[in-house]
Amino acid sequence: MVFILETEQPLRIGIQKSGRLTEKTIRLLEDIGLKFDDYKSSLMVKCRNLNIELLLIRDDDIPEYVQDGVCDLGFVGANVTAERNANVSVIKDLEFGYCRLSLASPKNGAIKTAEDFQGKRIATSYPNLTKNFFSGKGIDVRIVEISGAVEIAPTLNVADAICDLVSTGSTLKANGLVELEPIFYSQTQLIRTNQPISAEKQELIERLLLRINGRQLAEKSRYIMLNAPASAVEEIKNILPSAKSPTILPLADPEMVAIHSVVPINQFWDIMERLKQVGASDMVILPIQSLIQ
Ligand code: PRT
Ligand code: ZN
Repeated sequence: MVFILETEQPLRIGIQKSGRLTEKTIRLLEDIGLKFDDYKSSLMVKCRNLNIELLLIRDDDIPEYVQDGVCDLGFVGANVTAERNANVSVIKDLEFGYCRLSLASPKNGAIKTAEDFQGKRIATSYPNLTKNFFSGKGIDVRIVEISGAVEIAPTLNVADAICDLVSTGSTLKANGLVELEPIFYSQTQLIRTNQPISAEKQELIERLLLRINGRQLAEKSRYIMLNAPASAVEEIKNILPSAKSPTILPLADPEMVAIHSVVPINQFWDIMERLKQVGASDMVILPIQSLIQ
């Protein structure tokens, strides 16, 4: 049982109540050790083991809440923060919720490049980012602001083209549109208020960041265990990434050793093949929960 002294205001974190970011944000918070009860039925959830409370709100409200200090931290897409031009600090790219804000136009229409948008009507839920993009190029467009189902606007003749978020591109395709040019790349970010906060809250933010870094590093790494002839240890040490000194353990057979190490996922198969070539056997590969350096 953990008791929290309530002398200090809790660190308040704004997260999306229900949408594309919710599940991954909740999983991240649970993975870094926050314990809280059912978040689906409340707007505010207190953590049981840290002096933190979660505010469950629409993603559009998160940048302003963090800007105004209503929340100390927020998990939100870079697209939303940029569109709202919020005065906040981005403290971590969270490596999920990847998408891009792109220009798209009807498949067989006349609009093929950004320059073809001159004088055209463009439907979007991102009027500021869209306006800034075109004014930066000296192109005049008429923005038609729509809050959802932007892709249908050309079919309804409400607009000539659109500017909307794309991830796989299948929604554009289903609506007879082609992607022309990305104007903004986005992912989920951890944002922090620029309002003054207490030393206790700052310390808690640093602890959370350390845990998030550990989890991100773990996701990009694998733990490997293998057996090898003792005579191959030097060669194996050269194959394993140089930053880490592997653990080498004796086995019952004095001519063999067990080697444990952490390898980056992007070099993983290459390393495995090379280890096999120099005599490694019985390789076991494990995911890592967290990796603190
Ligand atoms: O209710 P609330 O206001 O909180 O949610 P919302 O409906 O405004 O947002 P939501 O849950 O749809 O998206 C939240 C965030 O997810 C966005 O702000 C982005 O940062 C991120 N994200 C990542 C996306 C997408 N990918 C995405 N593909 N947001 C929306 N889409 C939509 C897009 O608008 C289009 O309709 O998905 C469609 C395109 O997807 P593809 O895969 O067909 O290209
Ligand atoms: Zn929204």
